[in-house]
Amino acid sequence: MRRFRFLLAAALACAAMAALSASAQTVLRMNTSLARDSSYGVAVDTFAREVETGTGGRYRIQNSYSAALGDERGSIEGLQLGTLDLTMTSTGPVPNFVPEVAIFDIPFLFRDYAQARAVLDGPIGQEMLKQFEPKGIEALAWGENGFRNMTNNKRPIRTPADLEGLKMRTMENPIHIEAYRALGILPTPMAFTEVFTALQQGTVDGQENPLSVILSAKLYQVQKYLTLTGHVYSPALILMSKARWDELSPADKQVFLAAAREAVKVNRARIDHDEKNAVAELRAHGMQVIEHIDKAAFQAALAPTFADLGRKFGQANIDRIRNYQ
Ligand code: EAX
Repeated sequence: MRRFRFLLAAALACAAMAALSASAQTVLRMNTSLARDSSYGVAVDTFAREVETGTGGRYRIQNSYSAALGDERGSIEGLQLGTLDLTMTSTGPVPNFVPEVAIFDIPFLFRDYAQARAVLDGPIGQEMLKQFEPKGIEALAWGENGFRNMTNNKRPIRTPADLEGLKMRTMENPIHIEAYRALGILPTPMAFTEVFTALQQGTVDGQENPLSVILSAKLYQVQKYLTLTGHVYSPALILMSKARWDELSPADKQVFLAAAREAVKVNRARIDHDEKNAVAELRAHGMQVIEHIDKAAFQAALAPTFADLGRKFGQANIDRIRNYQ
């Protein structure tokens, strides 16, 4: 019986392989900025698996991790040029391509994870995904990077005054740069690929990222102080070259969209897990962690920035997100 089962399995495997080689297989290249063992890594792996099974192996996703095929800005450009097929990216450099998206990068916009996810999955977020199409990009789904927290090597951050003159790497994101400057920080925008070395060599004093990223990128090796500022929510996106997307059949498009939704589930679950465990783990790695700050003091320091962003994006649009239930 056991032998029969083995033969049957072998025969089925052969048949599957024959079917695969008879029909052409399209390989799509997907690049992401974080390691395989990260909230993006597990998401793109899930995406690849779901696409492959959902299309019966007609499509295969070849994943690259840790920005092996380029940083986030370069990856988005690659989608437009057709030199890259897919990417999972933070919104860091996205406003340079689709300016409207920057509304989600406003500090202290979202209350908590549940609200951020509800907004992105709801009509406001889904409407925003359509803004990518005219730029040659198909946005398959919102994913997540997480609430960002500040780390540095100079001093523990407890109040906005502690940020004065701190040289901090920021994403290449105009909203972040404007807000951090208002907090007294000296922002140094650069791609994530440069961050570890810049911290190690002291080119910058600090940086800010979600706990999940601080862990997966091992930033604790080059940073002493961590403060849970949670000053801004950082969304992520699963993006595809529109040229590639347009080649898919309507049924395959549905497979890709469903695969992206599955990927986001795994991505968010990993972040939930990291949020629970990271502080203890980072302390064990020697970081000094300040867990509680007076967030209202940081928000007050941003009052002129909020007023400016209210004019830029329309206060009603911001309030619609802020008050979304
Ligand atoms: O996308 O650039 C950043 O700090 C991002 O948070 C990170 O690369 C994950």
